[in-house]
Amino acid sequence: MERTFSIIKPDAVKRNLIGEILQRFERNGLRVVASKMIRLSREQAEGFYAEHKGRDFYEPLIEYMISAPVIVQVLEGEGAIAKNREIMGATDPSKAAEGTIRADFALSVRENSAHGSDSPESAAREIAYFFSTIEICG
Ligand code: DAT
Ligand code: MG
Repeated sequence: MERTFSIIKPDAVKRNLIGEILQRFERNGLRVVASKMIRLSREQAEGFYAEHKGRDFYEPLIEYMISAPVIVQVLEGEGAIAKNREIMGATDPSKAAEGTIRADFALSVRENSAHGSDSPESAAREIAYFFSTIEICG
């Protein structure tokens, strides 16, 4: 079983879409094994997205990520990393496949409703960034 890290982002939490989005994961065989609602600090958001520092979209991305609470969670399942990315769809909702979270809910490239780790290395880093081992109920 593989684990991945997921965020239900501020635009989705603000619009009461937590349940709708969770249903997509559960329906597709991913299990929530850790979850909490938090308001990211600027430092937390900057550290999380450090790989994008210097890009033109970085500052507005940070402002957006701290603008409202988020749900951070660990999802478990067979091929969870790729499956989560598939359920979410492409970063740009106008390019996301029909029926994906981003195609159905995202407001823009920035306000795109969900995050999912893109590799085993980032999944491990991102899970450890927000959760201690005892918070994960495997
Ligand atoms: P993803 O979230 O699909 O892994 P990413 O890692 O390339 O995408 O970028 C992280 C987030 O940064 C993305 O979800 C939204 C924002 N972002 C990326 N490219 C952007 C752009 N060209 N304009 C605005 N926001 C962007
Ligand atoms: Mg990414």
